[in-house]
Amino acid sequence: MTTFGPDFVFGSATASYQIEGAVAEDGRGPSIWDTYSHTPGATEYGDTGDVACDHYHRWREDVGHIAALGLDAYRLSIAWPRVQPTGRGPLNPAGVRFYRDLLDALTAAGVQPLVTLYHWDLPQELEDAGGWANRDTAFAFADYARAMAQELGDRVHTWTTLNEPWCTAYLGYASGVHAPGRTEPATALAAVHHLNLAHGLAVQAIREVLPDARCSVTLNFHVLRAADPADPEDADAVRQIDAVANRAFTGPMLEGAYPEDLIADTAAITDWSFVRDGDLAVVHQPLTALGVNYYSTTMVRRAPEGDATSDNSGHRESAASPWVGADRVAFVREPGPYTAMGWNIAPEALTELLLDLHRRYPTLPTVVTENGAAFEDEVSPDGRVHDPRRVSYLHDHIAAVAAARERGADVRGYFAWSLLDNFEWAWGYARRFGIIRVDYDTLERTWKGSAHWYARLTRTRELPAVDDVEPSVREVG
Ligand code: GBH
Repeated sequence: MTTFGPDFVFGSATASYQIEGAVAEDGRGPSIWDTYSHTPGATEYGDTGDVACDHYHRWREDVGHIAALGLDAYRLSIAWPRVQPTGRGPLNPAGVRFYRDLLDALTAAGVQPLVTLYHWDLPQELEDAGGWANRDTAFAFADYARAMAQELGDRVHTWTTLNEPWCTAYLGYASGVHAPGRTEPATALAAVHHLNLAHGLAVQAIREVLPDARCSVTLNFHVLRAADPADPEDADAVRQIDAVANRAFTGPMLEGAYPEDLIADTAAITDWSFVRDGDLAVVHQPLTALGVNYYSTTMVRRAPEGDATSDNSGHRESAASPWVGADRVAFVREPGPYTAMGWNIAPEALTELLLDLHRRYPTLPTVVTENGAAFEDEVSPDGRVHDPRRVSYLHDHIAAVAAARERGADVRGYFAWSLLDNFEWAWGYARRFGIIRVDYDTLERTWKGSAHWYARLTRTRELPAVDDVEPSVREVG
C-alpha cells in the first residue's frame, strides 16, 4: 500500500493565459500570447485564449471544484499584463483585486496558493522593446515581482518566479512554436540568461518585501536517454542536450555558474557577453524548493554533420530547431505507449530524476509542480467522462514519486496538470490535459474519472486502484 503522510502536498496546477479568458477586460493589457495566437497559422485551428475556460468570471465555481477535490494546494499563475498592463509603471487595481479575491477564496477553503509570476504571458509592450532578448526585461520583471509581494504577500504560500524558462527561451525565440515566434538562436541564448537573471532579481525583490518568503522556480527537466547506451558518441549527445536544456538553468540558478561545455558547444553562436560581472551572484539565490515539471523522456543520438535535427517532441511543426548549437544531435522516437501529444510514457524516469536531483542538491527539497497527460476522453450518453489512461498515468507517476521518496529523495508535493482542460498553447483546445472536462460551447465543467480518483487519493492519502473512479457521495461535480 502506497501511503502519503499529512505533510505531503497534493495539488493541481493551471496557468493564467490557458484558463482565464477575459483578455480585454478590466484594464488587462495585451500579452505576447494574444498577439501570437491571433497570428494566422500560429495555433491549431487558429485557437486563442480570448475566452479559454472563462475562469476570470467562473473562478468562484473553480475554487469550489478545488475544495471538493480535497486539494491541499493549488498552483496558479498571475498574468503580468492583467496586473501591470504594459509591464512597467502603474498597477491595474482591478487586476490585482482579481488575484486578491482568488487567493482569499483559496485560503478560506483551506487550500495553499502556490503562485507563479511568469507562465509565458509577457506584456506585449515589453516584447516590442526586445522581450527576453533585452536585459531590461529582467529588471522590469523584478519590479513586477516586488509589487506583487507588496500587494499579495501575506496571501501567497510559495512564490515561483518562472515556469519552464526552457520553453520561453527556446520555443519562443529559437523554434518559434511559442510566442513571440522568433527563430533566432543567438537571441534564444540571450533570453536564457535574461530569464536566469530575472529569476535571481525577482527572488531578491520578493525577499526585500517579505524576508521569509518561500521562493522557488519551476524547470522542465529533460530526462535523457542515449539511443545506444554503449556508444560514447550517443553519450556525448546526451551530455550536450543536458547542457543546453537542463544545466543552462540549474548551473547558474543552483550552482552559480554556466556549464563550461555549454559555452564551448555554443561558441559559434554567441560569446555569452550578455553575462555581465556580478550577474551570476544575483542568479544564484537560496531557494526553498525546486519545482519539477515532468511529462516524458527524450532520446538522442549523434548524427552526421548536416543531418538536420529532428524534433519529435510533439510540438507543432517548425522548420527551426529549439536545440541551439546541437546540429549534430538527432532525436529518436522512443517506444510507446504514447499520450495524445505523442509523448512516451515513462514513470520510472520521474523516480530517477527526483533521485538524481536529490543527489546533486541534497539540501534542496523538490515539488513536482506539473505532471499529467493529454488523452481523448470518452463521454458516455449519461454525461460521465471516462479517462482510464489518464488515471493510469497519474497512478503510475504518483507511485514513481513515492518510490523516489522511499529511496531518500526529499519530494514535498505533487501537482496534477491540469485542473481543467484548457488552452494548450500552440495546440489550442485540440489537446485536453484536465482532470475536469470543459465543454467549450457551454463552458460547463464535468469531473472526469481521474478527478474522482484524485479526490479519493487526497481523502485517503493512499494511492487508489486505477479502477477506483466512481463518484463518492461526498463529492460534487
Ligand atoms: C508544460 O509544458 C507547461 O508548463 C504547461 O503550460 C503545458 O500546458 C503543459 O506542460 C502541457 O504541455 O523537449 O522536445 O524533447 C511542457 C512543455 C513538454 C516541453 C515536453 C518539453 C519534451 C519534448 N514540455 N517537452 S522535447
